[in-house]
Amino acid sequence: MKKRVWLAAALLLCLLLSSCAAPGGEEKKNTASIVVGFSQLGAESSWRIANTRSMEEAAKNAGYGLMMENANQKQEKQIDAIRSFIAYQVDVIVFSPIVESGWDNVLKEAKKAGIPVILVDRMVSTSDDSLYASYVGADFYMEGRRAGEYLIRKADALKAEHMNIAEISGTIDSTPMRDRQKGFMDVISADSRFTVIDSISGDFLRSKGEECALQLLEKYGADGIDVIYSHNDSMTLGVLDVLEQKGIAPGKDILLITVDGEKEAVDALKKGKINCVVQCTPKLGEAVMELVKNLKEGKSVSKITHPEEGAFTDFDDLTDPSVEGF
Ligand code: GYE
Repeated sequence: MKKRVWLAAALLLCLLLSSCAAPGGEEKKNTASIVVGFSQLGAESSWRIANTRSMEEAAKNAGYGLMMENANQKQEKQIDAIRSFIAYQVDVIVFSPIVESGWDNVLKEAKKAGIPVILVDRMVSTSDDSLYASYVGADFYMEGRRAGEYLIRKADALKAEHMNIAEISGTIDSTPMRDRQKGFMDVISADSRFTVIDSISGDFLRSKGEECALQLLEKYGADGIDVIYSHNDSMTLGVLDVLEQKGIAPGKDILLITVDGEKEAVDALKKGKINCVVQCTPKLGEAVMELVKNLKEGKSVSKITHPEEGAFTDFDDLTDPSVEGF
């Protein structure tokens, strides 16, 4: 009798233990719940913070588990995160590559493990497109072109004979940095009214935007710069602060062209302190989770998805309620 009680207790314990061990492995398969591993690159700007929020909300709404790692701007940390997602055997890996190069090895590991990869926001450069299933993010080249097109229109309106432009770029070797630069240059370089006097990197950070502004003013003086084209709002807002501290009127003495569309920048545009805000939406979460769903259902997905975007400028009716930032 005693023996039987012990046996029953042991069996019960076994059952309990196996159901405790289940959440990661068995239970996941039984309930068909999906786990997404997401490697976010950092928290460098309001854009990034809004993007993280969008991913979290969309995963929650879809009922997916989200394992998120923030890499604090370090590529090695992103590679580590992706490796941990592979070890955990998540259903889909999503990641936002800080720079374009250096991902082939870890992407091959994911492919070997049979885990599909979705790139969000930024691209990788690889000779093997089969290493990722899909890319969701902005058409940065078109954003750069929009910035250039605005400048031409503005120069026409001001009847400017010549303009000196300083560029403050984003993180070197990142997709938005490369393509925002290329799109802008492709539009303005054939126009002899424009000279790009300098291009320095502010790494998409507000604090570095300030440093860049100080550096540029020291080198060229306020009179030597007509336009600052900066690759994101955070850096532009840093520039704006410096100009105001120095008694230089942003948007008038020096024209400011920026990219993103965060609330603070759009408000500055409304006050005439910024001249053009090219939009780049951080709200990519829903599109990503839709792709996750389709991949899990074995459906074919499009290789590239670009959200629709435009620009707000000082030529627009800025009292229109549709002119708002994120
Ligand atoms: O413009 C910037 C952020 O990759 C589109 O990264 C993103 C850029 C965005 O830090 O604010």
